[in-house]
Amino acid sequence: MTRTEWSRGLASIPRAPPLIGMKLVTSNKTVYIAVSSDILHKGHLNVINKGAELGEVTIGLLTDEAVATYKRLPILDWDTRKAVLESLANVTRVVPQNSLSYAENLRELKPDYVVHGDDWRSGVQSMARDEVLAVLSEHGGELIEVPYAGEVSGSELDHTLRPMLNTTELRRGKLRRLLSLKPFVRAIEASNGLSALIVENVSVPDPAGKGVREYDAMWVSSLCDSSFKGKPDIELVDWSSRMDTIDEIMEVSTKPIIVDGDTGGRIEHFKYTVRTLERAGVSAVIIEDKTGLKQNSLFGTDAKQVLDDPHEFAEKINAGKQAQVTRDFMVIARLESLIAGQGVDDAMERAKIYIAAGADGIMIHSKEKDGSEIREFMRRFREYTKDVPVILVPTTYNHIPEEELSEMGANIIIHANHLLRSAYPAMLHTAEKILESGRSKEVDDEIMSIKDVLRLIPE
Ligand code: SPV
Ligand code: MG
Repeated sequence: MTRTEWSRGLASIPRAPPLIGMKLVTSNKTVYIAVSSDILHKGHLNVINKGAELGEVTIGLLTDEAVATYKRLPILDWDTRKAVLESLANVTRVVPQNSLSYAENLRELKPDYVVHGDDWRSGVQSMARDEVLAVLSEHGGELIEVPYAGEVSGSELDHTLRPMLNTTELRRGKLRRLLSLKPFVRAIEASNGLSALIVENVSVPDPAGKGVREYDAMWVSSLCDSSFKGKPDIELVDWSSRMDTIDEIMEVSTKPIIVDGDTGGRIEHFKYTVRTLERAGVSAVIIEDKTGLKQNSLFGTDAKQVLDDPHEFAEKINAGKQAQVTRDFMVIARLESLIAGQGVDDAMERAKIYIAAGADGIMIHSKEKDGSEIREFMRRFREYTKDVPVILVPTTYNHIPEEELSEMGANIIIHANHLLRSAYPAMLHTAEKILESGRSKEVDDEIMSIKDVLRLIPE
């Protein structure tokens, strides 16, 4: 939908009765209407106006936490959404609805009617509908369904408006907001504009039947950023180039960005890097406590992994924290003790020092396959503190499901390199097959059509 089409939709919204400062109550019946959306459109107003014809309207406004369980965070927070709804003449009160399920509020309020658009009879909301019917029957309430307005779709509006409202401030603050609202934040590598578009838009039906499952955030990996540029992961790709990648990603997406800051370089330089990333709208930088020529952690002790002096590294973390301007930006300390073979005791000791220096979170990295080190660290760390977010990168111990990592106390789970690793073999295979065949016809069935490529990115 274009902006013009959208504003035309607004112009056709039926006007509310001319009552100022007074609510229109036509009977002593009570009506319950659940709303989650940020943006009120004709469909909502039709439902609310129908509700007002039947009785006194209570809106059950889904809390930010409730929305976060089944779709993207609302653009506006609960208090703002509440204020907008309360100002409607046909709305008597707005109460929180704490989950996708209406049951708790319906049992408490026992409304005579629930009003909803008839578009929820199929699809992800049909289970909620079945439950509403069952709970209403407990006290003899009735479900009234209003024909769906059709021409306006909340998800299309969201799709159109979200990029326009994606200011640097809003984007930067999204990671902290997600951390406070979701059991865990799911991130995946994005290394260029195209992969960022995939991470931004891909979704699958939630296996538990609650809306859709999406990625929450993007990881700008040093390994993948370097590899896509044909360079080794040794802090060779400089910050101007890394910023270009970040900018490319930002331009086509709205999700919060976590940047892999390698070692952070010299303390004097790291302060500037923090400011640059923060100004660009990045939400967090993670730096690792290694020194000397950086080697990728997944080499483990096959490469020379030199750990930094913990107090020197703490100073770097602290310098980054002092340099940031906003409250939202996060500086996260990455522990390389397990990668360097120094064990959980060393990791715990360092974690405490980095937290005291101001680290907003701890990333613990491990390349052990069975995940036992990670389990032990998480158990000990969560005994020490419940408050500091922990980031896990389950590349080698990827048999452990996200839910289980979350139960162990992980707050952010990063799938750090999987788009690069799927793209490279696919490209190599195609290149080899064309060489072998002496023409490209043989790969036609394995690759995207030109027609699809042309449609992939709308103008
Ligand atoms: C990266 O993705 O660049 C990381 C994670 O730093 S790892 O490659 O596992 O060290
Ligand atoms: Mg890295």
